[in-house]
Amino acid sequence: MRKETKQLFHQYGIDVNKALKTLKNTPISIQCWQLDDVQGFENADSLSGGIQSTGDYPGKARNFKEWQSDMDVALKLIPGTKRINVHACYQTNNVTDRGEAGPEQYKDWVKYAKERNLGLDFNPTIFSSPRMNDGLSLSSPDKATRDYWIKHCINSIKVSEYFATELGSSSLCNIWIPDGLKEQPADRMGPRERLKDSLDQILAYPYDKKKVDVSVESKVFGIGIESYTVGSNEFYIQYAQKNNIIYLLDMGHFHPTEVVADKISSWLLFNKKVAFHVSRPVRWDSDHVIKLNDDLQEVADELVKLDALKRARIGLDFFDGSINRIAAIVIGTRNMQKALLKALLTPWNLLKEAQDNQDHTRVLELQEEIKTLPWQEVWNEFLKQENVPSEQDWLPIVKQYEQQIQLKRK
Ligand code: RNT
Ligand code: ZN
Repeated sequence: MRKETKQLFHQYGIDVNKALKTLKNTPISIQCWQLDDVQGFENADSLSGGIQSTGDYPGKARNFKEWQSDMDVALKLIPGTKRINVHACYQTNNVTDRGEAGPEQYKDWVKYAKERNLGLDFNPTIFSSPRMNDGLSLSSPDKATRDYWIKHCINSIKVSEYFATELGSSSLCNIWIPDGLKEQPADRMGPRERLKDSLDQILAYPYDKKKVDVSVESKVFGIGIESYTVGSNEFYIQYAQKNNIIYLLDMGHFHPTEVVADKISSWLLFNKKVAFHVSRPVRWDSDHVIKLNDDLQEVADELVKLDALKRARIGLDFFDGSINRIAAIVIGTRNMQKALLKALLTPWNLLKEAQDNQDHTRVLELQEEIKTLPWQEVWNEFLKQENVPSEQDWLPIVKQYEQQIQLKRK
């Protein structure tokens, strides 16, 4: 990196080396489910439960062995600190009914993570299952259904505890359920009362709070449940706050014109931690690969200006089956990091000062001025320091692997 570049940022009060260090130490949790279109290793039927993966690009990973091979390619092309976000339907050892699966079923994940110095997060898989009752789980009127999924969630917390213990790195256990109704409900309260009661039973399990963070993920609607989502934004905000657990914002789970970044300060003003599924909705919750766009930038900006990177768990949630899936991971994860870097290279003090002085002209001008600063040079420096290929050089590596390995999978 040129000396002048550092000096230029310094004139704005920005320490480039500090920014690089912070970026390096900010973990990004990469979703295991991008590599196989949320299929999992249980030989389940097709994906169901209000989420959908589209595209049939050849070469997706069909088992853990192929998954590891593909992820290893991605990991080598991504700088910084990485975690893997595991879904319960990705059992690796003695695959059993999901309701029974516990730490034993995820031993090879720990082995994989240990060998590569990765942290692991976890999610109960409450979809694509015959145990869903008319699309309902924790809010079902059927007690046996609720009990099954309560047990699965408690077991999932146990898996997170196991991951944290084995890897010495605390683990997020995130609960998302697809429960809802296609048509206008006759009763909105009942399902929410049952969901609350189920969550209460799950949280009654005395997990080690130092090892595990539990989060709840809200949603506005899903395919087939267009009229009513039990676990709405309002439901989970209240629930998470009251029970001192984490609220998880998935960027695809709001009305298309809502600004997800705007929600962060309100939540963090009253709560210690926040979690994300960074995603890109296109007209709906489509889980497109994240681009370096304004929505992403604003989320990164909020976390940096609030000095909240240590209070946030950044996980990615996209699954695109229409392009090379390894490339999807590399593009998305690098974009998350680019957004963070740009945020780290922004003079928030100057901007805040101008706003407080009610100098709105200066705010607007400075917001646009900083867009012309050479952050790309700092990004290239980061790639160099992390010993990963440049922007121009990584895709040919994926293409070569695609030719040699992925396209041979028939
Ligand atoms: C679905 C939620 C959920 C899933 C993953 C696979 O709308 O976003 O987080 O995408 O659990
Ligand atoms: Zn999500």
